[in-house]
Amino acid sequence: MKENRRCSLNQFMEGLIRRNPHEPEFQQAVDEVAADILPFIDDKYEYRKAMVLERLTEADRVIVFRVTWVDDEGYVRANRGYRVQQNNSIGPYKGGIRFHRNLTLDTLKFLAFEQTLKNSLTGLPMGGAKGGANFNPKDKSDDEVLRFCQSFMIELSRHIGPNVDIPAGDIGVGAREISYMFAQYKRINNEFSGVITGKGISFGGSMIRTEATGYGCVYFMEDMLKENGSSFEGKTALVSGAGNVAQFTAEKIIELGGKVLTLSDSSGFIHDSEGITKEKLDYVKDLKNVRRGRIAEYADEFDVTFYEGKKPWDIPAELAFPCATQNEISAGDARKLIENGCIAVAEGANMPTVKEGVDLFIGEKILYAPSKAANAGGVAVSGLEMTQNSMRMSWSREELDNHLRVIMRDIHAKCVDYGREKDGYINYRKGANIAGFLKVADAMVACGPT
Ligand code: NDP
Ligand code: 2IT
Repeated sequence: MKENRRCSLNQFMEGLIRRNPHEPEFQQAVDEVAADILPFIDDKYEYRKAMVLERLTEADRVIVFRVTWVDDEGYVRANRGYRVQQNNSIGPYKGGIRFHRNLTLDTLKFLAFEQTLKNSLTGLPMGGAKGGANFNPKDKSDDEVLRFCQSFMIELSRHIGPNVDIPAGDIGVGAREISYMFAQYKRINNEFSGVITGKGISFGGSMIRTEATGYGCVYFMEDMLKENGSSFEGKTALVSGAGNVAQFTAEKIIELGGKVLTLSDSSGFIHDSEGITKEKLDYVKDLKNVRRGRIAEYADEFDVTFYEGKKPWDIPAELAFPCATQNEISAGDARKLIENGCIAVAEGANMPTVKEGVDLFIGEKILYAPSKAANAGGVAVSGLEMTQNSMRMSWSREELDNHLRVIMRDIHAKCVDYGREKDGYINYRKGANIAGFLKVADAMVACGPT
C-alpha cells in the first residue's frame, strides 16, 4: 500500500466526469464538495486509504422504472420514475421525491449526493436518497395525480420501508401527493408505518414539517447575522419561488421584522416595494396551494409589477433567499446582488447558485449559507417525524419549533468550527462540506469496505 497515494482535484474530477458523462449538475455538486474535502483529507490517511470520497460519490444503487397510468381522456401515459439510494452509512436512506416535467437522472444524482451530507449535518441518523419522475403535476387533474401517484408507488414500494428508505416531498410533491403515495404503500403492504414523511397531521404527520425548510433557512440567516452583530430588523429581502419553501421563508422573515420584496414562479417574479405582508402571504398560500394559480395574479390583486420571464436578483436588497430551483442565480445575478449591496445569501433551494456565483459570494466575503446547511431544517423535522412515528406519539408545535431552532443553531456552529478562515471570515460552504463529510466518513471507515 502506497502511504502517499493522493489525488488532485483535477484528477478526481477527471475520473468522476469519465464515469458520469453528460451530467453537469452532478459534476457541479461533487466539484464544490471535493474542492473542500481533498485538501482537508490530505493529511488524513485513513480517509484516503478507505477511498471515502470515491465511494461517497458512487450511489449504493440507482433504480429506474416505468410508471404507466391512464389520463382523464382514457389515454395510456408512461413516465420514468427513479430512486437514487446514495448512501446509508449513518442511517436509512432519506430524501424527497420530485415531480417535474424536465426531471433527469443527473438532477437526482446531485440531489441524492447533497442530501447525504445535509442529513449528516442535522445530527440525526439518516442516510441520503432522492427520487421522482418526469411527470408534470401542474396541468393534471386531481384524479390524474392520484392515478399517477398510485402507479408510481406500486414500483417504489418494493424498494422503500420505514427502516430502509423514507421518502418525502420536494418540487411538485406536497401534501396531496404524499397522502396518495402513503395510502398506496399502506394498501400494498397492509402496514401503517412511518414510511414517508410530510404526512397529514391526522395520519402520523409532524407539526412544523410544512414550515420547517423555510423557517430553518431563516433561523440560519438569523444566526449568520447575529455572528456579525446584526439582525433582520428593517432589512429588505428577495425571495424567489412561491412554493412550500418560499412561502415559509417569507413568513418567518416578516415575523422577524424583515421586509420581503419579491416572490416568483417559473413564469416570472412580482416586486412589491411596500413589502409582502402576512395578509398578502395568506393570499399567496391560497393561490398556490389551493387554487394552483400563477404568481402573476398577485400583481393584479395588489397592483404591483410582474416581470415576465425574469428573476428577482436585479432588485436592490440586503438579503437574498433563492427558494425555487437549482442554478437560478447565475454568475451575472451574483455580481448584480453584490453591486446592489446584498450582504447575505441563504439558500432555501438545493444548489440554486452556479459555481462561479458561489465563488463570487465567498471571494467578496459576503455571508453565504449553502443549501446543505441552510435548508436542512426540512429533513431535520422529517427525522423528528420518524422518531414520533416510531414512538407512536406526537410532540407539540412549540416543542418541534424549539427542536428545529436548536438543530439549525448546531449546524451553524459546526459550519463556524470548520469554516473559519485565518482572517476571521466564515466560509460556510467549506464548514458545511467538512462537517457533513466527517460523520459519514467516520462511519464508512469504521464499517470497513462495503
Ligand atoms: P414547490 O413545488 O412547492 O415550489 C417550487 C417553486 O419553484 C415554485 O414556485 C416553482 O414555480 C418554482 N420553480 C420550480 N422549477 C423552476 C424552474 N425550473 N425555474 C423557475 N422556477 C421554478 O417546491 P419546494 O418549495 O418544496 O422546493 C423548492 C426548492 O427547495 C427545491 O430546490 C427543493 O429541492 C428545495 N427543498 C425543499 C424542501 C422541502 O421540504 N420541500 C427541503 C429542502 C429543500 P412553478 O410552480 O411555476 O414551477
Ligand atoms: O431537499 C430536501 O432536503 C427535501 N426535499 C426534504 C427531504 C425530506 O426527507 O424531508
